[in-house]
Amino acid sequence: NYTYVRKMIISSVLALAFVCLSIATMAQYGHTYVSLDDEVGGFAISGDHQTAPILIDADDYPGIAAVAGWFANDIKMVTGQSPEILQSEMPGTGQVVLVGTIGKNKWIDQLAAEGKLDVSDLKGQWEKSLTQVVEHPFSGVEKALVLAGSDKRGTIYAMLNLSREMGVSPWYWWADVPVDQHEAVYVRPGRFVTESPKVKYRGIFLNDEEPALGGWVRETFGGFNHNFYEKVFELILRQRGNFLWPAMWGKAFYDDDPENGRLADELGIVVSTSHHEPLGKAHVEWDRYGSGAWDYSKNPKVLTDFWTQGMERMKDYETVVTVGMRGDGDEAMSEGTNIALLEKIVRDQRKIISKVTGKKAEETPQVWALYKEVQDYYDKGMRVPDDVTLLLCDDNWGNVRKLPDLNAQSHPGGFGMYYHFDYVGGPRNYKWINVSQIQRVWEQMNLTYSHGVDRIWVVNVGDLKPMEYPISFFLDMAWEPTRFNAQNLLQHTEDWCAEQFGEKYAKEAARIINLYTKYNHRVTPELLNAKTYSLENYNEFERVRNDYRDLTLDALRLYNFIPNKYKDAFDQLVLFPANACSNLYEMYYAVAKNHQLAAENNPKANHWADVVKACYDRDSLLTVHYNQQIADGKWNHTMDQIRIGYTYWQEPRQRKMPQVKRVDVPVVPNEELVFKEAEGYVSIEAENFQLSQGTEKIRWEVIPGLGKTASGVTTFPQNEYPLENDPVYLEYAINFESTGEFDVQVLVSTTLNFNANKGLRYAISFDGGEEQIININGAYRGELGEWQATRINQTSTKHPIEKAGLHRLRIRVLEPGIVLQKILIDTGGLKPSYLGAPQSKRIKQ
Ligand code: REL
Repeated sequence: NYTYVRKMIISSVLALAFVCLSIATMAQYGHTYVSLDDEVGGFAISGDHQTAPILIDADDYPGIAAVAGWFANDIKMVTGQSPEILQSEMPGTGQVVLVGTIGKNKWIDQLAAEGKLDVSDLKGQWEKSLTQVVEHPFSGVEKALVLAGSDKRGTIYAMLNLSREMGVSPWYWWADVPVDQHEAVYVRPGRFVTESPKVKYRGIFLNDEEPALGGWVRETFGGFNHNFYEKVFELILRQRGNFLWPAMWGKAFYDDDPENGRLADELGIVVSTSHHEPLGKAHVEWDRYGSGAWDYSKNPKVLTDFWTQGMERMKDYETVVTVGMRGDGDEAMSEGTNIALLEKIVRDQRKIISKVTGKKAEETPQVWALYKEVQDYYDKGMRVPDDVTLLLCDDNWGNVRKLPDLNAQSHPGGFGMYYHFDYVGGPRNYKWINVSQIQRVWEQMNLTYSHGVDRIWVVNVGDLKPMEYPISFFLDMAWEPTRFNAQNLLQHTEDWCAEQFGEKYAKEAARIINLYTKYNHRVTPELLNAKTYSLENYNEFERVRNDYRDLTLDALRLYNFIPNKYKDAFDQLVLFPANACSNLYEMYYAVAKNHQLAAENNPKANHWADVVKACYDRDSLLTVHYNQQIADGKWNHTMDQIRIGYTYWQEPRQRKMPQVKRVDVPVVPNEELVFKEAEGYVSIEAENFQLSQGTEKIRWEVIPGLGKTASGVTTFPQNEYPLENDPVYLEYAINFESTGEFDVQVLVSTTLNFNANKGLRYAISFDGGEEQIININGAYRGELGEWQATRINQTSTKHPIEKAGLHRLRIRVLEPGIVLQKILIDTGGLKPSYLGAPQSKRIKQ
């Protein structure tokens, strides 16, 4: 019938949509051409306990050999076997992984010439790569897996894409993401092309790198040398980035270690320098070697020599040369800066570029950053030659300041964007933890890309860690911005988490990342204080504190479930940021409560003062945990950044606990306190008696924590039986507002009638009047009743109270073993609840 058919069609369409969706999802990080099954025509990277050798051409770019080393190691991590790397001769038999750049690898070129491999769509392209299995490529060789690049980075990406598809996360070293092992790994038959990226230069700026990154680098590598930078280059390449502004807080990339620049170039990293460091000269080099004023109108000769050295040093490297001039350091030039002079500076810098390279200036890529005040010069008419890339900027807070006019003539040098995940400056630094939500990054960078900004995307990532996720997002987006839309962003987070922690935990991990970045984006931890959220209105502060606490609880739960191998990575990428930021919410909320209650002279302020101190201490313990316990202390110093104690934009020298106030609590003896009827009831925790009376042999004692609410009170020794009229009692002072016959419920522990079913009795009375005797368990009530399972025995008696005012309730026990927990007196308004109404207020008599 029609409905049935329609249902069938709908479910098939849904099933198909699901299949397509899963393929699309898997394709995000590849997984399109790697298989764990041996398919017909596929290529065994590893199988039958052997791996195919990797063959590169010794005449290819040297960086190919270096990255082939990483690639071989990746294969070892996945399969447990190390492939041999061959450089000069094609093996005569078997299978081979042939890696190389078109025009640089003779065997790939031969395959192309013989029509066995089509590379026509790669020729002359930027960073494009091809992965293809070729049967019988050369005489005697059974099969080749060709990893070919249109250029050096195309080849590098071909290898690293495959590593990633085999399960080596770009963060395997930088965030201790484990690599799953498989004995056999295959590449499927077919021709797999990775298209060129949409943005030409995609990279990061290591900045504001003290104390965290700096401390860690010095301890781990002995300085910002090529051993450290090799790790940075590797990370960038594994995420298909290609561009770097190196660290410059007291550091000089080229000067600190001459190997830095050489290695970057070898590996295909395009090094540029930040917005106020023209011609490759780090800012501190001026301090180290400069003389005279940083002023071109006064000191042109020295500055020209300084910049010429910079250009000489990097003339053979692939680079994007920073041009222009700002004040000394990250400062504006003096008031009334002369635009004509600035234009002359750029002209003269280009003369240096041309002279040193021996080529026309326009043949060397250059960038002019319209950062801060420089944008004003541009707006006032300052221009640089057409071939220079104009690097537009955000406002340091992730909001783009300027985009190209869509109707203006195109600018041949193109446009770039300098964006921030970390900032040192007003109104307050944010440099501790990840505060960037990808939704806003996407929205702003999509706006940027839609205005034609596609030459350079560079983002300030501070210390690099802990900005792992936004870095991945930024570089993925730079590769293919149009892949993203408002509806699929969370999918990126989930795929990223699947790559780090496996599919099973990805959804929940992604939800936590998504929420903690949303919370941190509302206000940075450095700006958060006791006044940020409203304590009075909408219960706002308590709600946000609770939300963050709930999120942390979820993160901790997942941390417990997740297999041990993921724990270090999960802690760094998910748990720690949530936990540490949530702790600050707890702390500032407690500060707010403390101030509010102290203003009312309420002694509860002291409790919140204790909470503040506990959170403050916990913050430092969390630092110790990250630095010394995660991954056995591999990341020591990474959490050294101070985040508590800011008083203005710059960070404080030392952390400082927020001020709290303590209220003197006058010690009022229990005997002077009375319970006050309110809202139709009186509720008393049994431990708050005004008077306890025993005998020579029998005493009352509170058992702290026993029972459902505060504690339990009972007599000791437990084998001492009072005589029938012994004055063994507790007394409670109560101030009634109303009169009438009141129901008094005594809540006792579920002690059974262990005394041959006779039961246990108490006598209850008001103001020394007549006692009513209650046997709490005399009748046989079955072996197990609900009252035992719900852990309370509730007895009740009625008492006429004829006059408002002070009365004394006495409960006298006639047997040992009665454990009093709570007393509830219904004066007309007591409502049902599982734990009984919270204790009523006590006032001085
Ligand atoms: O965020 C920025 O771009 C600036 O704060 C820095 O680039 C600046 O150069 C700073 O590190 C100090 O020199």
